[in-house]
Amino acid sequence: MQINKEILQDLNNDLLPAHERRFNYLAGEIDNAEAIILKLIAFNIAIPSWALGTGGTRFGRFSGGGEPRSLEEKIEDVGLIHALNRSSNSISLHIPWDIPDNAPSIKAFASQLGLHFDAVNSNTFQDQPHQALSYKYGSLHHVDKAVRQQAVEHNIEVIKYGVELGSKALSVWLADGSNFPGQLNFRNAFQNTFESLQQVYAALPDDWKIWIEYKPYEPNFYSTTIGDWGQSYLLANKLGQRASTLVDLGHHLPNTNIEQIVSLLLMEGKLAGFHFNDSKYGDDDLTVGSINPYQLFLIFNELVEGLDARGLNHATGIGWMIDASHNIKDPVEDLLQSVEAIKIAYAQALLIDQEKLKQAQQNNDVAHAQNILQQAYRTDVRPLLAEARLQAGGALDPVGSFRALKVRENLIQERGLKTVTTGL
Ligand code: PSV
Ligand code: MN
Ligand code: MN
Repeated sequence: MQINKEILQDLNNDLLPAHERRFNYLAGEIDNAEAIILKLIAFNIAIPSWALGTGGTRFGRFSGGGEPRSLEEKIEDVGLIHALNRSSNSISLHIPWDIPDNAPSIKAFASQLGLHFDAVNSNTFQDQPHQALSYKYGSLHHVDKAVRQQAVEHNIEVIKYGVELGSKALSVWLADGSNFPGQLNFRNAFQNTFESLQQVYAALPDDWKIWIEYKPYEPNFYSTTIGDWGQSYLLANKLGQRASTLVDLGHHLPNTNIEQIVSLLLMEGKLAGFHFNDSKYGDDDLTVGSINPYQLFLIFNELVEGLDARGLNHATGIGWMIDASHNIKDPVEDLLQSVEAIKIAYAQALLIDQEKLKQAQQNNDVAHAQNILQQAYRTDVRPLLAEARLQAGGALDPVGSFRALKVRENLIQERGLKTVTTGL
């Protein structure tokens, strides 16, 4: 299904008077409304192909119905999200969950919906049906060179698919680790990983990047070979300029100061980008901003200070992507909420008076520094986001419009109630 633009406009018209009241008030309170709106319009966040179906845990999965049954239908869903929020113009594929066998037609279909392909993700954390060797004891770090080679070749194959689709980055997350002390020699595992990644790096086209994700635990519970940003950064540094560290917000031990990690990676030119989500306990993959929106804001403060405030283009050069999973919500509604939360944090960070903050820091005026941050954080910037969506041709209220247009009901009619999507 596609969203009918006229009907969307009718829905917007009903909401317009209230929106204008709120927007005019806010625009009068701040002095950079127009500049923020332009930045918000330019800022897009990629949707992962694996997040369009209902997720699950090892205890069960409760499908909501009408979920995409093929790559084309996943692209169609991202098209729906983008039509509503005008902020999700790309999709990130996970291979082999999604195999773009006919890449030119997949690419053409996506571009009809205004979409392109973000980073491609490899998968050496599961065995696939016709695979010769098992990843039970890891992939790029494996003690057996033949397994490492198989994993290297898979990554190279993923790059080839990505090239056909117009992607520009390979995103690698390894489950490699150990479950019990003594199982693994840490240095050998790390060295094997490095050598395997060197082969993958050598296969990257000149205009490509490799993003290395880290995660402290799960599925392994004693050690993970790329367990934290230090290990990822070490590998990225050794590999070369086109390798950098990807920050998945859920991949930290509780209370880690993620914004500080972001600030230093950015300073070193090694911040690949983000997998946005939120968490209370571990890699919960909850809706962005649903648990700790202040942390998200503080991350965006670092990004704005490190990029926007230095005249760099915030919207390009860094990977902005959601990596969430929805066990009980409609995936499309959840993704709309996540994108909104990311852009709220960005808009709030753009309100920070960076000059005053620097002065306060220089004078060790701690209370004033905190006030400057919180003044921005406590501003309700939602009218700015709504205005940006309106100017870009989207919905004033994306989730409300999704419901009013009965999108899910239509998808269930088209695809059926019992649908299964590939992914976790
Ligand atoms: C691992 O937990 C991870 O965050 C990686 O990014 C994977 O590619 C993704 O989840 C798959 O769901
Ligand atoms: Mn991730
Ligand atoms: Mn994860």
